[in-house]
Amino acid sequence: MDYIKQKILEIGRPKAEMVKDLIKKHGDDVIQDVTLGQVLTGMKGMVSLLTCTSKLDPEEGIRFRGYSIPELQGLLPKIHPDGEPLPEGLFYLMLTGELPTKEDVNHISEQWAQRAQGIPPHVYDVINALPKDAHPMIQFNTAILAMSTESQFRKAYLTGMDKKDYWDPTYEGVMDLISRLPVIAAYIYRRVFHNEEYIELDPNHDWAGNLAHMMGHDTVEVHRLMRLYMMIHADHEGGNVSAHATHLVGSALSNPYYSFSAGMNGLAGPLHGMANQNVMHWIHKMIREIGDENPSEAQIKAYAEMTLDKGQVIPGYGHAVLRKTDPRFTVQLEFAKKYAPDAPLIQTVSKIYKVVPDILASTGKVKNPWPNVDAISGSLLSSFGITEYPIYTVLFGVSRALGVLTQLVWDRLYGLPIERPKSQNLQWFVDKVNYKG
Ligand code: CMX
Repeated sequence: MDYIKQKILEIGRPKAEMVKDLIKKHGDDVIQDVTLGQVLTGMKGMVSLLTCTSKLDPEEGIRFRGYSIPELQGLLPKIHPDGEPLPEGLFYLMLTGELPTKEDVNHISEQWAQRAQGIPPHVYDVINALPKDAHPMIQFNTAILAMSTESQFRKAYLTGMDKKDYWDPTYEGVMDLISRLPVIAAYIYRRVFHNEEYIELDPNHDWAGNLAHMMGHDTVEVHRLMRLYMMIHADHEGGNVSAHATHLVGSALSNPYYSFSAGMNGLAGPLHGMANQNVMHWIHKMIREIGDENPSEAQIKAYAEMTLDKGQVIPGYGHAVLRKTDPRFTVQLEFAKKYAPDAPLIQTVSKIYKVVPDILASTGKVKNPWPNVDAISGSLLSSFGITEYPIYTVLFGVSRALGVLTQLVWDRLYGLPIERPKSQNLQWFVDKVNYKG
């Protein structure tokens, strides 16, 4: 057995026993009161999921297995000391709870480069059967489902395996799927935006570097940017739509491809991962309407107010959990200041950052007026030549696989059962709180 599998088995088995024992001894303990408001406003703050890969603090932002993004920039293995950590290292950390060595990271890089070669030809036929102008997320998710013909979990399940071992073929499927996503993403990118001129995977590159390479953006800066992008989007606790959907569908023992595909359907929503392309749409429309590539703060303020007057959201701002500027925004701004300080789009993003929080706060209803990860990610990619913004949510999806699929392995290690919350009709809520109108 691969040593990483052996490791998570050794860590996972006692944890699975602990979960069983906790349920047996404390299953009836009350851990939190639930309000009607929580149920009717998206279950915010309601503890209802067991997630081990990352935790989101409203003030501080994301921590992966206890480590913040700036901490991991110092701790995870890199190719160059002044570059960005390899996402392979973050995957290892989320999977095992331990910081990886350079050898661990190389081991995963090699495995992914090898497994990436195994995409069956019918997957490309399925993508090619779609119109080129089908949104890249449609093509991406269709390809994910088409790849599920390779599901090792399905095959193993049909052999009648022991429940305790479900995690093993899940892990194999997860490794296959993660390894292949950059190839699929780059294929769609080249198909839609670069005349179907495809670029082969280079097994000497790391996972994120290979994505940049296959997309045709083979510079040191874009390789570094892609590693950063893949790291910061990887996970955001268990309750966000893509993570929760992956977990929910996985709880039915659907294979990793079905489960992840469910998460990607959620990521494609404008309030979640599609926000990164909508930010670009919003900025470009503003620039067009104002007629100036460098809009002033006053012009941006007027445009933002007009957006709100029309009953629309300002994409890239606000968050269901965060109550401060997203550290994923900050780390991208720092990257931009280091590598592209004069990029006009970054300057516009900075001006938006100066004026929009006050406007949102003045509405009195927006709980978090600060920028989230999507407020800058597209402008950053664009400033380094990846200007075709419909691909951005696909890139987000490639990264998100790292966290949600690691958690799927843990769901199976823990032996978590099928998810089945209780629902009630409106009259039940009315009666429950004795509502009189
Ligand atoms: N612009 C305008 N209005 C906003 C807003 C924004 N950026 N963010 C929140 N609001 C509004 C909500 O629409 C809601 O209005 P109503 O009461 O009229 O329905 C009100 O403020 C309260 O919302 P909230 O409790 O502050 O926010 P939610 O938890 O309901 O929603 C989110 C969170 C992210 C969906 C919301 O802030 C939003 O729509 N932002 C813009 C889209 C975006 O950037 N999404 C990406 C999030 C990160 C990611 O998942 O990638």
